[in-house]
Amino acid sequence: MPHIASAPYAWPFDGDLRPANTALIVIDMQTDFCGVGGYVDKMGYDLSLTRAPIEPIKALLAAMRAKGCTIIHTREGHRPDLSDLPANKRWRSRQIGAGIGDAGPCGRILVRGEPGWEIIPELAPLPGEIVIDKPGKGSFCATDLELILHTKGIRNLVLTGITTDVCVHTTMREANDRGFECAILEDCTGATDLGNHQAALKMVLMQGGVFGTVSNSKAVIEAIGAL
Ligand code: C5J
Repeated sequence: MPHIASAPYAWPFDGDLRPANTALIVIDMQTDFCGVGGYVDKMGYDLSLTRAPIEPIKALLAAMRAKGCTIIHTREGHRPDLSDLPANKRWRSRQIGAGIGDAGPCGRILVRGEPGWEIIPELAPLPGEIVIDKPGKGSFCATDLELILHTKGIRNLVLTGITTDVCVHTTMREANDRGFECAILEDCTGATDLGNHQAALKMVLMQGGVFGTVSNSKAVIEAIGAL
């Protein structure tokens, strides 16, 4: 039974690891979260932290695409008329000088169709890959992700992207509560604060793997390659 080396247990729990039941989810690798002039840059955070997962995700994408795993990308963003942007989310972003919906160096911040909202070219989806547009932090809220996963018979989720403590963690919690078997990859995620990245990973380890497990791209590439 194939397993991936991970903590606190070898993943998935029952060894049922097949390309047909396993998806790679790449969360919010958009210019707004890791590019110069985007939302995270405008807030003044260190872009090297959110850019760190780019190369590991690239390698993982190649390996999981080659095996025929389902690849899913997500994008956080709002309608151009901002009808799906809660007033408190906009207010908070303006407090820190990066108002969602306002003009910035990469177009209107976190607005669908703007340059900053696009997935970075290094990790661009291939034709036919699923792209989920989400207005919030979790990938299951106000999207058809759960329906797609059930329709395709997917049970195992490999979680990557940015940011570890916000959109990746929210998605992992949502998925875990829905019965999906999740692994988050430490080198394929990044946060705006290194301590928060580390804390978010540590949280997963509690209670025997309260949300799933923590692994890395090398372990997944090795195990998937052997399938
Ligand atoms: C945030 C995200 N941090 N993709 N979004 O606002 O984590």
